[in-house]
Amino acid sequence: RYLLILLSCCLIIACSSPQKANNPQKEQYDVKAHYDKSTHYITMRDGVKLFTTVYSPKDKSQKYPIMMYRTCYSSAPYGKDKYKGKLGPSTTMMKEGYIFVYQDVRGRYMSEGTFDNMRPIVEHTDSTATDESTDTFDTIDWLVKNVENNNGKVGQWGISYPGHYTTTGAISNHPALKASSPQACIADFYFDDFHHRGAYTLSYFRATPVFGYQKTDTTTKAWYAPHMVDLGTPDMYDFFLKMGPLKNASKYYGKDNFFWQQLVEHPDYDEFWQSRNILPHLKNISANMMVVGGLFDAEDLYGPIHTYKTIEKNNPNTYNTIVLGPWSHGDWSRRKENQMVGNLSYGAVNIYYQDSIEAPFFHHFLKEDGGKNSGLPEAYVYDTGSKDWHKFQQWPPKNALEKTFYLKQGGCLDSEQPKSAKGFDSYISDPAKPVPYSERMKVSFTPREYMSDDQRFASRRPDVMVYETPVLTEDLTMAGDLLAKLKVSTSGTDSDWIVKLIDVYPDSTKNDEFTPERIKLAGYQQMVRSEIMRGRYRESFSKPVPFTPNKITAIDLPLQDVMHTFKKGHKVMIQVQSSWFPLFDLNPQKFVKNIYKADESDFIKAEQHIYHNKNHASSITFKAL
Ligand code: PG9
Repeated sequence: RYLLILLSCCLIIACSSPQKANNPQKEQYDVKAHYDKSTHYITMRDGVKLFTTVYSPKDKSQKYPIMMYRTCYSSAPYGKDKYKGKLGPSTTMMKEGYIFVYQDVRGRYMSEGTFDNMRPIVEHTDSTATDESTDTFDTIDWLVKNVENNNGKVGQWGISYPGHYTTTGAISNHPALKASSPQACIADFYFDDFHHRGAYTLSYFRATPVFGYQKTDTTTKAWYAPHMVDLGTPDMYDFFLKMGPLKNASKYYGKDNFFWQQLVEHPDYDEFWQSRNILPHLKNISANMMVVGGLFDAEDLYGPIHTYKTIEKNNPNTYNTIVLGPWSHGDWSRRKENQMVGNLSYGAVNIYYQDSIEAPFFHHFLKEDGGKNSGLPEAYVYDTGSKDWHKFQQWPPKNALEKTFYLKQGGCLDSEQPKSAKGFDSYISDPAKPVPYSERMKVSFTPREYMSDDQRFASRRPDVMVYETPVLTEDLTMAGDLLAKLKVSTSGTDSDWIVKLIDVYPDSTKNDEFTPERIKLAGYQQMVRSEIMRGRYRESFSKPVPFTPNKITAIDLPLQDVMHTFKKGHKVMIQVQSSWFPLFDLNPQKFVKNIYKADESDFIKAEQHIYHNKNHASSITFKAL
């Protein structure tokens, strides 16, 4: 009798428990039941063989386009199907049916050859000279001629470094390449990833070795793993403060870490970095382009925005579009019901992107007639303030008006030019107590979470200058790039200047709703955009110049594009500071030839001034819709 009661209770519970929401992340799709896998070594024009894995639909009732992904992060780590459960950009495209191809780029993992970071593009007049675009051309040529059941059309996509290989693939101009989607694509390592406007991304400390070792054999093992430095503490701020000058970092890297040596020996934007900038090569592109970027991408935001704008400028007849969403690095590829960046949530935006933007782009150009009318807009941009998508015929929007806010006495920010003859704010920038970049630093491969974080921890510091508008009486939408024009002085002979654009939430309790992360947004100072300028490069990134102590000096600091509505009842805030640690390395504040070789004694305190008077105004200019 008791057993019967127990059984019936179990039955009732089982029937009453709500069906688990159809969670796209957990939805199982058996790749092996639908795709055959084959591996190949494809010979490049100089004889080097690149390891390539091909996943072909078992259903041979139709011909399929090829979707190619070239990577420096192993196309099949540990020999496993790295893409188990998801082949291609999304499960939607996997179920639709494509021939998915993954390739280790030259010099990585199972491929032969020597690896080079952001390998310079060569003159293609020399028939045996190779770069990533010639390797892509040779790979596509082999694929369309040798892979069974392909329809002769090739698409390419990639996120981050694979995004860069997609861009270099687009300039290969192979006639079969019809659709190319560089996503979070690196354009230039001096403005993406390892540097921001001359400052070294110290928070890449653990990632640096990954790109500085030549492998000794073909392997699917994550052969760089042994080189990942273990800080021995979760407290990045403390570790790097104790480490001291950058020259002390060298002891953590082997002498054979060629990339660290290159970083140290090329502190300025010299030929070494200029030759690795892909932007000057974005000409005569025949593939149809969809560039994708995350508006909160801490690694590669410069890349996608400048890739799209450069193609737009140099290729008037190329189909070239851009998608910018509420994403940190690569979020859009993760299928989940609620996309979050830090404490902020954006709902099922990733699923909308995958099913209504990305899959239709590739379907149109690879499975249909592929005419210019794809049904998609020139620019699909998400407003991170009003939390909705917008379609534009150009980016930035044609009807956006340029407006300027001026920094004013008393921490004010408004559209009137300063009238007073005098007026500046001052603070002490102390390398021994730098401004943290976040309240919740995680020791990771790279920093990803801080781009939309609450900045109240910073605005309460005496070495962070804060300027804010009165409460907005109507919505203010910023759409496009921004330019901070500061008039500063320093008692030192070098210094960094960081500008942060912040959306200040009302204090009122009605905004005190809980976010999914159970935090309250009342009074939240959400970072919208931020950027650093290493002052020595204010005139040229190739030729650093010192400051004259206490001389008023102009610092022009472009900030990457935003699409953000500051709602009525909110305020716009600007913060200015001179360290952002350990996101970036510390500026000694004394001009030295090479900061990577500076000594402890070179690091000095400096008194910084920010001027906001009628003869020396500081401001931020933006595009308002
Ligand atoms: N762009 C990203 C990255 C490059 C180099 C070092 C660390 C990160 C990426 O490829 O994920």
